[in-house]
Amino acid sequence: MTEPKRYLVTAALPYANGPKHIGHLAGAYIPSDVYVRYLRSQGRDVVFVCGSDEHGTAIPNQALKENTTPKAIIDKYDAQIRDCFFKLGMSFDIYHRTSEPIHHQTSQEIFKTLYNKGLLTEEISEQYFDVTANTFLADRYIMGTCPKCGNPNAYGDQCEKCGSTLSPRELINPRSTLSGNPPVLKSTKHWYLPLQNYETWLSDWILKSHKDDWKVNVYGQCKSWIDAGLQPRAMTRDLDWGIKVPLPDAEGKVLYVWFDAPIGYISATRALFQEITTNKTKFATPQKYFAGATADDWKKYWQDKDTKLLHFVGKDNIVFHCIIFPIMLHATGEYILPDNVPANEFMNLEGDKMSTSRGWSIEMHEYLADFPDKPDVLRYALLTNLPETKDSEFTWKDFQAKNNNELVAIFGNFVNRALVLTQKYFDNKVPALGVLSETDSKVLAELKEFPSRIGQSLESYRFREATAGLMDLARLGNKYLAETEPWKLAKTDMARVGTILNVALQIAANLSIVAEPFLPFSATKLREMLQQSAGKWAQAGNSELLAVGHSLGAPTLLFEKIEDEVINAQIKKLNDNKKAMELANQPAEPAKPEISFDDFQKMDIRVGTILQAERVEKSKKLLKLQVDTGIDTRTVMSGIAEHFSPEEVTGKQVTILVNLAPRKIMGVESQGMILMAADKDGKLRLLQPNEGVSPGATVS
Ligand code: B3M
Ligand code: ZN
Repeated sequence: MTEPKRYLVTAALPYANGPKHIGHLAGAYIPSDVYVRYLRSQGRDVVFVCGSDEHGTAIPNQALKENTTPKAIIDKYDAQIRDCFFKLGMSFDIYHRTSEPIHHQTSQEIFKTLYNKGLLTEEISEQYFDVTANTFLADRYIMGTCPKCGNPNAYGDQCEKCGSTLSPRELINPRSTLSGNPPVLKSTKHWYLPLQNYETWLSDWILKSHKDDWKVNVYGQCKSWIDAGLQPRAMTRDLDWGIKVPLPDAEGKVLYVWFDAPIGYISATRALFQEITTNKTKFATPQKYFAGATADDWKKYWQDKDTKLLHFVGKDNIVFHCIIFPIMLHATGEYILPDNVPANEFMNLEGDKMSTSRGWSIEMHEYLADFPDKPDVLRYALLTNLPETKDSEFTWKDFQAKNNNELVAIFGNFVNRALVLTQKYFDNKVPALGVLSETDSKVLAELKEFPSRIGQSLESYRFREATAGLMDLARLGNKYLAETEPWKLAKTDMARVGTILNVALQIAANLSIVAEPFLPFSATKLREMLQQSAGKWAQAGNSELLAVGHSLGAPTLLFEKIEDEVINAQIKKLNDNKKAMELANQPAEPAKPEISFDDFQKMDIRVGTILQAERVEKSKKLLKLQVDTGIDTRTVMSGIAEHFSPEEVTGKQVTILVNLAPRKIMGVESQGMILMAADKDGKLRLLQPNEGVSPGATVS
């Protein structure tokens, strides 16, 4: 195959509706970053784009949960995700946002192009509507029981339990996430992309042309979609959050999130070239090939046949990137198609599916808070365990083993020995290479093979294999030192020690080049220790990277051992999180039977002030309270001793039912009842007016 002129690499745009976890990193982000760093090291022309997906019902739905606005949600999570990606070494040329005007404009342009070409069909259909909230219920505004697996909390577009793609009408017992009520059906007009018209074209493109170069999991999913027959798909929604449908008769309608989100890749590229041409300094290095770029150059990356377009995504995004978006691109007649969509399967966690909502996940920001100096360890642990062909599993023990047994014991140990011995015997300068032994020649010959072998694995999207190749190179060095034992020869044959260390240092210098895509932070650290300038992939394999006499920097440790306590604390945190989420996700207690207004009016509820509180002998639960009710001061026996100390409640305003018949409790007459809010975990909280009121204030 001839080499493409340039590459455009995209990583799925994460929804800015919550933190993202390490499963997302393993699915799309780390592999794409490794790939792009490799291409750059090869000197290829590549643009790498990503950004936040800020539309769709997922955003306002989360705003509802957090009792805030959609805008506040996207700002919060865009900032969080962006920061984590940066700290994990994701080397996007641009991390954009779909809320940016240029994206709205690009999406509307593409919609208009399709509309003007007569490629969208207009249909009136019945959609679910929430009468209480007076709004249509698209996608995630509707929940119900999954028809495929029985999960009672499936969304209108997808079941997160079994992964099925759904439409709202398929849900059993649908309910609105806005009001909780069952919806009604109401007619509404929408614009559809008739996917079925592209079936022949699509099967020629995927089933014939990409049978051999697309991954089996990706190809298989596409084939089953095509075999099942494609259906028209609505590209608009009745919603007030999103990109306005650019037509006169489309009041209250926005573009479907899966219409605009992939266009986000195009707008990000446009924005990148706008920025490059207006704010050149920011992009001065390392992308030298951007020199002389113009704002229109984004088109080369999207419209020129010599560009290789690659979409890195997780398994649940395959159909959108292989079927729907390519049909959109093809239908406009202006854009190139992806050359490949090297999607991964899912990564499980400690024996169960990863899920933020169930508390069973490792969020990027939490990992970074606990291991701020170890982005590379996570990259490595994920890379060696990517769900490339089938689902894989992350465990904390394996994470520890990968760090301690491979990064520390092989990679770090080798580099450290080579550097420390050179410091000790050769004043920290690269010693001369003498006569080569058979072992030396063999090692150097093997060294030559590594870069192209690792490169081949990367170019065929076999990242696990490539990462294993990197560690094998470190292993080669480590084994070489173990076999030649230069520390034993120091007394007798210093020239030989010099030769061995020269060879070892050349291997270390090679590692700094080859490791860069995988472990960018450690590669930089290693380069600093070797006082070596940034090397390109083409130089790797060379055994004269470091000149004789070249001064090295101070050796420091590349990786540190992770102790059992640290790992056990993480496992405990995970289990605690899950329990907390289980409680939080428990439904509220069902309502009691209806009462009349008269019944309610019989209760006399007041605000009172607790004047005194004391424990009750022989009772764990009771506090004896003196309460100023405004009417009188009275004694109330209250079962709150396990939640509050006497000091904590003294002086507090509370809500009290004052006309409850007095009862003797532990020999004391209790005159009334303090009202409490009982949370799902059983914890009690006082019910207080939001500002102070005089005792005796009525509650109704
Ligand atoms: N935001 C779904 C996801 O985060 C979606 C991807 C868009 S890629 C254009 O899984
Ligand atoms: Zn399901």
